[in-house]
Amino acid sequence: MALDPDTRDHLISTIRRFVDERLIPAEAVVAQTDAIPGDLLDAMRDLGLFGLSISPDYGGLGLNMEEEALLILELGRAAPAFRSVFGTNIGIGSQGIAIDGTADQKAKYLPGLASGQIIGAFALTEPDAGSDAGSVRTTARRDGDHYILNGTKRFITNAPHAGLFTVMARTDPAQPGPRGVSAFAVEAGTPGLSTGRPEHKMGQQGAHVCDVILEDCRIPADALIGGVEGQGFKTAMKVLDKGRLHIAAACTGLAERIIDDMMAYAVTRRQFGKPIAEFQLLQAMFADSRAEAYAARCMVLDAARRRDAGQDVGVEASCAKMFASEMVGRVADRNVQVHGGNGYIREYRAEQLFRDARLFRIYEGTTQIQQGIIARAMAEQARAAI
Ligand code: COS
Repeated sequence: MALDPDTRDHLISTIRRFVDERLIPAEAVVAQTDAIPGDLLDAMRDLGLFGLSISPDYGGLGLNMEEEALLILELGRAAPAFRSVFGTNIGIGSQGIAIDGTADQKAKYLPGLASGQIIGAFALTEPDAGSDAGSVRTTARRDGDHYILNGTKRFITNAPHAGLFTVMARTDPAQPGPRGVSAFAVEAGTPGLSTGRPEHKMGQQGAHVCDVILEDCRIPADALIGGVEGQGFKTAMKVLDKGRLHIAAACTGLAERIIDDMMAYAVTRRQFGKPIAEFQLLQAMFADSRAEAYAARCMVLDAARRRDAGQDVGVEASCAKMFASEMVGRVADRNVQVHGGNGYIREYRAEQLFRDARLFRIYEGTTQIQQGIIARAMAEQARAAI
């Protein structure tokens, strides 16, 4: 749905105020306590953040990709742990059902995901299936009107809080690759499903990730997303195409925020009798950061508009995710450098944002996976042109 421009601009400025007045001031306490305060979670629900991408038919805001990207550019300015709270509901935790689910599955789960009453998680990765997503070993064996799931899922964002998991499992053991995989909607609390201990991470404190263990977990056959076996890998790829644009917007928003921090420091910090912003070697870092963040913003919005126009943007999403996640890493590193010794000290936040940004180059497909997707499509195109 495309909002009218006034409503869209109002929404963007409301979110910007929320980020500046509520989220950024809470960053230090979230990093210290590894938890998002309950009043902020309530405020996120009240603002409709959990349902940005979900259709109004199910209680969401039904934003198109460009609108979602514009809001994530704003929300991305706060420490990434905040976005993680509602990010799975907007993206990977809801979109399997939103894109490929049956009418009953949508009616059953999307309203709770849109309101934030249910937290959604996406359970694809396994101990031995990371980048090679088609090699999942978790099995789903049909048993009358049920499937029985067995396996372990790893690094599942929001798993400790999730009410619903989109689980990729192999329904056809005779098909070792992507074609044997199906997607299931599995509710927390189902006997046989348990979660592991939250991992101690390098950054993004306040966002939680852990294993999901499935031991003879019996689920009804109608939990098969879309009702057709063997489609789970494609569902996962469609979810990730959209998710990668979302992550690219989050990276770009964070880079823009870090640039603001960097400049605020550089114009006030004085050395050799003048603000360090006046030194040319630092000016090169500022200019490179600004140009690269601008390029990422253009890529994200262009790819989002193409997706809204119905184009297949798998390659563009990978380009945007790769460029924006690498870019925010460079910007976060330069910010530490501009802060000098203070950049290594907790209270200045440069070091925290540096650690937080590192994850973007890894999750929802590493840079190397994005390069593989882009290059493979280029070769296919070249072969087709011969
Ligand atoms: N949309 C729809 N369908 C897609 C698709 C997409 N973006 N990408 C692939 N497919 C389809 C293919 O068309 C193919 O269909 P057919 O079987 O009908 O031919 C099928 O899915 C298998 O695709 P492919 O052969 O490309 O699979 P690969 O095993 O080569 O895997 C990559 C491709 C590497 C791209 C995939 O494994 C991947 O994205 N890995 C990274 C996973 C990831 O991001 N993990 C992060 C954790 S999840 S938060």
